[in-house]
Amino acid sequence: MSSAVKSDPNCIFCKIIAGQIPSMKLYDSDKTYAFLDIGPIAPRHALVIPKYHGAKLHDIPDEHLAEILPVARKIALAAGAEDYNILQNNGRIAHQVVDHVHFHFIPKPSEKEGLGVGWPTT
Ligand code: IU
Repeated sequence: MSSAVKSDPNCIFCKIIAGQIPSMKLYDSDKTYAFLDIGPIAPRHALVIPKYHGAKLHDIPDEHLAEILPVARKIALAAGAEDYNILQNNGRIAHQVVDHVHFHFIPKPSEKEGLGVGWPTT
């Protein structure tokens, strides 16, 4: 049985999904939304999120996660990124700030672009 999308009226990412807060949309389907990060640590830093609200990965039903990596791959191809990180934080100690599951797509600058801003753990 498929589970319906769950939304939290107090969640900032649910408000972005609902269009109540503007975002630079990259992808939108019945289960998945992607947009440019408002505080990018590299050019084209994007977030891919399930529309189903849940704070941590284990809160999200499998079917609401199924599109996440395919969408991240589409975004990587569209961005022309050769080198990039896909990462997802769970909990404060793991540096999660927004309590709605999100996957970061963080392209690494090419040699031509220079070192730019890097991800702190790499
Ligand atoms: P984190 O994994 O929870 O640490 O990352 C949260 C990300 O959400 C961070 O990169 C923010 O810049 C980003 N973000 C956003 O894109 N739009 C918002 O309105 C808010 C946070 I609040």
